[in-house]
Amino acid sequence: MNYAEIQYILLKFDSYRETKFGTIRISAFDPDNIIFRRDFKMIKEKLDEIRAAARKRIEGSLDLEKLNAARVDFLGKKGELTAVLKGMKDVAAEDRPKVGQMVNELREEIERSLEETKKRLESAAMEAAMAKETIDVTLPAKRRPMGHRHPNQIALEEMERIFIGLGYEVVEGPEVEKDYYNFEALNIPADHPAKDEQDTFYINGEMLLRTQTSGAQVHEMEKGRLPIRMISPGRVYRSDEVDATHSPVFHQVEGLLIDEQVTFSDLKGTLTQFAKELFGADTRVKFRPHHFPFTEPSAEMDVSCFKCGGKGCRFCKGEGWIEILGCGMVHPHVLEMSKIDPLKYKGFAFGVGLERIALLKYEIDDMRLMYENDVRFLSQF
Ligand code: 2NL
Repeated sequence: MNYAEIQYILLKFDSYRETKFGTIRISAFDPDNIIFRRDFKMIKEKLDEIRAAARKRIEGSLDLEKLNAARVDFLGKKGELTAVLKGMKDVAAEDRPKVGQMVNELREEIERSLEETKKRLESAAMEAAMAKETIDVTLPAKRRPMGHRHPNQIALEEMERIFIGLGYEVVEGPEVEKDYYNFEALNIPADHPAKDEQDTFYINGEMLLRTQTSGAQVHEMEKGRLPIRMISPGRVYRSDEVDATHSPVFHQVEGLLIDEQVTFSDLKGTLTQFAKELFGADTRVKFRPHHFPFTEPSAEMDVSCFKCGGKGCRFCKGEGWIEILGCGMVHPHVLEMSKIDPLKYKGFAFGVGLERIALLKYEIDDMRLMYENDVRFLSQF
């Protein structure tokens, strides 16, 4: 009789018993069955023990890290459940499926429990984070640091405001200008020292970078629409070295008024009003004779020092007066060249350095600061 035949005969004597773990086969003639039943009970007890321990660990895991440690301890390669599976070799072959099923059921149960707890912890963490990060939409927004108007721009807008109030228009012209409009039409002949290559940037024989904004006014005169009341602000160029009071690029505001019966009194009245609005109502003005090729007579206007009121201080270098602008009655030949009848029309004109006004008004002692655009400087005005 070989082993298989013995097995076959023995099988006939097997009996089955219903237990709460399912149907257990009692192989009466196999001495291993005794061990099996004992092992079965031990494994069942062990699994119950693991189940209770896992439940306790999982329930007690207050964060995902602890929960993950529990997973490793129960289900990992060196985990408790794996240890039970490894002990399966001691279980009778025909009974292994049942034990295997029990182990798998427990594994699934623990996995479900881990997953549920994980979800619960995650949503609790999310809720806590949301509660912490609550945004109060009624709080004022953080303000971005805003840019700042350049002191030149502030001075320009102030001058524009004053002259617009006096009925003037603001008219701009080209920075690259014909020699004719920059010089010739303003009574500056070819051999005039202002036209020296040392003083002016030439593009070619005919074009140049304007040295004054007068060209814009000549263009306006040529249109023949009279009367004219205009100011022309803009960038101008001179071949100068940079220092505290000079720059090869700076800004000018010129003004022009042409009408019938305009006199030097109109010039004085207008520029006095301008000075009072710009430097304060107490400002006095003084006109000194001067010379410009494009005006006759010509003058320079001083204002009483707005720091000391005219007594003389460091600001006005003890003079009591500060030079502000050049002006005069438009030269008859300048009117003629732009086809305006000098017998019917008269006019006055003036030119102001914008930087000069800004430096004075805001007490800046070096013009170079105006072109560095350091916000710490700019935001002071
Ligand atoms: C200065 C002062 C001045 C003018 C500019 C002017 C314009 C026309 C006709 C006549 Cl279209 N004059 N402008 C007049 C007087 C002075 O500027 O210091 N310039 C170098």
